[in-house]
Amino acid sequence: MLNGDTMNIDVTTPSRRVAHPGAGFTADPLPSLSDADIDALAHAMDTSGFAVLHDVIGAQVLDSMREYVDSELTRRNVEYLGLAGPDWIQDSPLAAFPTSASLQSALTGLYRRAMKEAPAESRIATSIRVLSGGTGAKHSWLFHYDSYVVTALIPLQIPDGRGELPGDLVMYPNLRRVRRRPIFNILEKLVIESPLACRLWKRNAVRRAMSARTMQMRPGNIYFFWGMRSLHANEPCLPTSVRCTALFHFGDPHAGSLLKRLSARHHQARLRRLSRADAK
Ligand SMILES: O=C(O)CCC(=O)C(=O)O
Ligand SMILES: [Fe+2]
Repeated sequence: MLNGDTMNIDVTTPSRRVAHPGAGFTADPLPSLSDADIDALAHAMDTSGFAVLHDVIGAQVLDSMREYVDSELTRRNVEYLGLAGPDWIQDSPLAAFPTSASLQSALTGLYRRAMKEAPAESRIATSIRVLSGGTGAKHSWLFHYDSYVVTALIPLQIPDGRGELPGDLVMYPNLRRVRRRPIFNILEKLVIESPLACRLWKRNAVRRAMSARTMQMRPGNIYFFWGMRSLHANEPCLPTSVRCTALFHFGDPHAGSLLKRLSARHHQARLRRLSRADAK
C-alpha cells in the first residue's frame, strides 16, 4: 500500500462498500484506510508538510463536478465562487463525501494523532472554491491558517494546458503549533494574514529562506496537511482558466468560543470586500 516514499500513499484496493448505521450498505466514494495508512499520512504531514492519496477520485466524479461548476458559474453569473456550509454539497456530485466513513475515520484519526485527544465534534466543514476570469487573481496570495487542525484538499479542476498557470498551493509547512487559546490564535492571524505580511510571504526570497513548499495538485488525488499550523495560499491562474478545489476541514479546537465567532466574521467580511470589488 505504501510506495516507499512516506509522502505518497497509494491505496490500490478501494473497499467500495461500507456500512452506515441504519442505512444498510452504502457506497463509500473513498477507499478505507488502515491505522498504519493513517500513521503514514500523519508522518508525511509532520515531516514533509503534506501527504497525498493517489488516484482515489474517479473520472466520473471529476467530470460531473466540472459540469456542475460550469453550470453554477453561468447560473450565478460570477467568476469567483465560494460555497460553504452543509447544504451546497447535497446538490453536487460530491454529495456522498461528507458521510463517507473512510473520510471521517481518516480525518478523526489524523486529529487524534495531532492533538492526542478526540475531537470535540465530528462535523466535517465542506467548501468549494472556483477561481476564474479576472477576479481569480484577487483570491490568490491570500495567505492564511485554517481554523481547523486537519485539511483535506481535493483538486477538481487545475489548469494544465499549454502556457496556463496551475495556481499551485504555496505552503509554509508546520510554521507554528496548534494554538489552544483562541486569543493567541486570533492576534497571530491578524498579523500574519495581513495584506502587508502577504506581500512578504509571496516573495521568492522569503519562500526560499523559510523553506516554503509548492504543491502541484493533480485531480484524482487528495492532499492532506495540518491547515491550522501551515500558512498557505494559492498562486494566481490566467484569467482564461478555471481552477476549482474542494476543501474538507476538520477539528476546530476553538469551537464555541465567542472570540472565534468574531474572527470568523472578520474573515467573512474580508471575502465580502473582495466580492464587492469583483462586482465593480
Ligand atoms: O483552493 C486552494 O488551493 C486552497 C484553499 C484554502 O486553503 C482554503 O479554502 O482554506
Ligand atoms: Fe486554507
